[in-house]
Amino acid sequence: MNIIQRHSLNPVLSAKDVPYDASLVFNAGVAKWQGRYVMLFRNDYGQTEQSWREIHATGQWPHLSTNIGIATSADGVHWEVGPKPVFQMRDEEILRVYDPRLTIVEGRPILCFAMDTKHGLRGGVATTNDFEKFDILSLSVPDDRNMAMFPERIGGRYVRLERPMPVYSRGAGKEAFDIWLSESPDLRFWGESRLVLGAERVPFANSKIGPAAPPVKTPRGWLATFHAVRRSESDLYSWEGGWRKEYLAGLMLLDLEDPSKVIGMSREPLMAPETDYETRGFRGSVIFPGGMILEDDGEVKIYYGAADTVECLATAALSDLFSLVEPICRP
Ligand code: BMA
Repeated sequence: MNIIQRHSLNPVLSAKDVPYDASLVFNAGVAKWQGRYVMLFRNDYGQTEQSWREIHATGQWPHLSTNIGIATSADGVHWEVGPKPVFQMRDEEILRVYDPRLTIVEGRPILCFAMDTKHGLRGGVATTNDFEKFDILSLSVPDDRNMAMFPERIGGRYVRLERPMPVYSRGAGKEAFDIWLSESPDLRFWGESRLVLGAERVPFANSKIGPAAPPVKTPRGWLATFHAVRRSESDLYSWEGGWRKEYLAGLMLLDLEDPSKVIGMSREPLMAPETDYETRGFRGSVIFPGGMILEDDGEVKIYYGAADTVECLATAALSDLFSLVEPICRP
């Protein structure tokens, strides 16, 4: 049985839909807000498959830049892209912000994002009232990213999943990075950090894992996607060459009251790259979920970046997803 259905209109958003300079449109955050679906998407511009061939031939790097655009939709499938990017940061220290995840927390849009700086990778939290102006509430120390906010306070605190990158103490050249959680009284100060899922517990990963879409509340627990990397022995299709990381989507269930407790996890990948739009692109074989919406009728929409090139949609029935998440440590 196919639990996951890839949408027939995939990719649901790509560079050709964007009315300004755009090359790779992917890794979006999606939420429902004020009666519409809102998508914040990553746009890497200034590169093409051809320009990467030139890099290989000449060794000259093009000018690579990233901004974040907005698209809205009445049905979550057909998208209208705003006339200009809505979020970009770049200065002496900051190289770019990317990989937005959007959560409506008690009615307030909260954006989590990654930030490349000259002194490391930081995870950021911002808020907005209008999707035009974003106020940065917190930025982590390096190296931490893939933050995904829960949609409500738990035990009176805001909660986020995150993925630090302990290269000395844990990575040992393998990138064995794990999913963590932190709490905050105000979205600014983060603490009570604890491990949620170690990469070694994911049977289909042999490298790092990280949080994907912001978790969704269900009667049985918080349903959360994650990404998991399986390193391949040989090169995978990519524009840049030498790409060997396959990104799969995983699914877990977290305890409603203490979401650092994993109460279920699918032993098989929820999704593995298989279609052309997932296997061929800037970095082939990448599935990177960033948005998940539970509809009133029990349909779950999962939005994911495919091959670091386009944005796609897959759907599943909540009851089928429950059947995948076999209990692994229920008391
Ligand atoms: C990760 C991040 C993501 C990207 C993925 C696959 O490290 O950079 O933005 O989608 O790699 O390239």
